[in-house]
Amino acid sequence: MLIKQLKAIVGPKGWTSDPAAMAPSLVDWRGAFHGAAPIIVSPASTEEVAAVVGACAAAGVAIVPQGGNTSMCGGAVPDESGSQIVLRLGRMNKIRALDVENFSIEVEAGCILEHVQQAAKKANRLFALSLGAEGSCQIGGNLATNAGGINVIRYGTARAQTLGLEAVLADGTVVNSLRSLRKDTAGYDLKQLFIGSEGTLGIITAATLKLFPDPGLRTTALIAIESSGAAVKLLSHLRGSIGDSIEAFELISGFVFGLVEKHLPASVPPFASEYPWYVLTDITCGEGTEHLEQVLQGTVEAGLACDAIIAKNEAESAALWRIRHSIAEAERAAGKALKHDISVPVSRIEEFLQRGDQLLATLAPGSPLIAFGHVGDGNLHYNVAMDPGSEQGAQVTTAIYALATEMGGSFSAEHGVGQAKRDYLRQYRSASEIELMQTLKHALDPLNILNPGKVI
Ligand code: FAD
Ligand code: 2HG
Ligand code: ZN
Repeated sequence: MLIKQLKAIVGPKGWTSDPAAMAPSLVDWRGAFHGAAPIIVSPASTEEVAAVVGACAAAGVAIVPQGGNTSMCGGAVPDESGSQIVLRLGRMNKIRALDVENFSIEVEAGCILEHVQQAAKKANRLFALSLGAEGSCQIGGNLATNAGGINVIRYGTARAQTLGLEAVLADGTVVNSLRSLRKDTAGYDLKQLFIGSEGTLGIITAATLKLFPDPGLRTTALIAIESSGAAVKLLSHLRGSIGDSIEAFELISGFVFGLVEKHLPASVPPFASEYPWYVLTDITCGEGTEHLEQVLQGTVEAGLACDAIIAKNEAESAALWRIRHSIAEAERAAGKALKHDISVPVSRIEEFLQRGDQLLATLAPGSPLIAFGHVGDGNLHYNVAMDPGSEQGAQVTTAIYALATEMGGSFSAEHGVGQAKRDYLRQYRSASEIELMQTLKHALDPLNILNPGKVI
């Protein structure tokens, strides 16, 4: 009965129950979580999403919203019961409006991140959110996970770049807060409820996003350094000398470089020698590449860096960024890994890595560490080449999360909680925080039909 109703709501182009067509939506990007569903629906409008959710609510059937399915924690995959409906947002991919003077863009949730960046660029504006999955992840998924990426140091997370939101509640009601204002103190800021809620409080159907002036000439540099601590000192030094023009500041271990090199042989690191750590940075320095060369030369002379390469043109810059954006893929090709998306205060990055090394030496001697991340935001991907399903793997994860927490950090910096980290949320958030989260969940989704089994 429900299935028939859903098919009628979305029409023949808006559903599939063909096993081959459903398969990519029933497993996560890393291949760690598998699920089943009786049907996948792909509504083409907010009204259709509302009708689908209303019908599911009446039948008491759960819904799993899905964007590009690039979640790193199994957030967009249904459970194995075969009873949950997957709702793909991909057909809702219109850019509704771009206001050049207001520096804002209104987009549907299924827009691919890269398409939004391109639309902004065409209007001589910048949509700043940028991450390795930008060719396939969607704005709805970015907002639902409060995604970070490489430009947080300069522009903030997805949350900071959202002005307004449209969402469908668990009973099918549409809440339209699609305002494009920088200032608005009229009541609770409702959009914040849905950003970072991973599809558990509502389904995001559209958003108004902040644009920035196109920063113009962007210089990419790859800098070799002796230690992770040097990266933090280098960042502090650069911020002191060239101000707020650092758009990205990414740390990559020498081991991770080697991993990418094996996966993409053409991307060999262009240094004469090998170094333990590298920083990849984008700087928009109005004074030009020559000035930046002098600044970087100064850092080498001051002993803050070992060597540096500056991309001479866009192609060279893209080649350097390809190395960075291929890390997750190279790691996936190499096999199973524990994924630890942690954050600590930037000033404690080196201490975290040193104490992490000690833990690994005791708990998992010989297991390769795959360490990289958004060091300017204190966010490390402290991954370990081990089976997450093993007892030893679970011990390592527990110890690493405990270390990050003890150091004033978080066990989930930018990927969200999904199903992979659900049990840790209870452990690392206080009883009163969990209770408030449960109160919100119960108030907004009393039947527990929105992405059940995720987050909380
Ligand atoms: P999905 O994976 O489809 O969904 C993610 C979660 O959001 C799920 O819980 C889902 O139910 C929910 N959801 C999806 N759409 C909606 C909607 N419209 N309404 C309500 N809920 C919804 N993340 C970072 O933060 N920074 C990075 O640098 C980064 N790099 C990545 C690189 C690669 C190669 C990959 C594979 C992933 C990366 N990620 C990164 C992880 C991932 O969170 C992001 O790619 C992205 O934000 C997820 O978007 P998506 O459309 O694929 O969402
Ligand atoms: C990145 O920064 C992503 O490349 C993925 O957040 C991190 O694979 C990971 O652990
Ligand atoms: Zn990341």
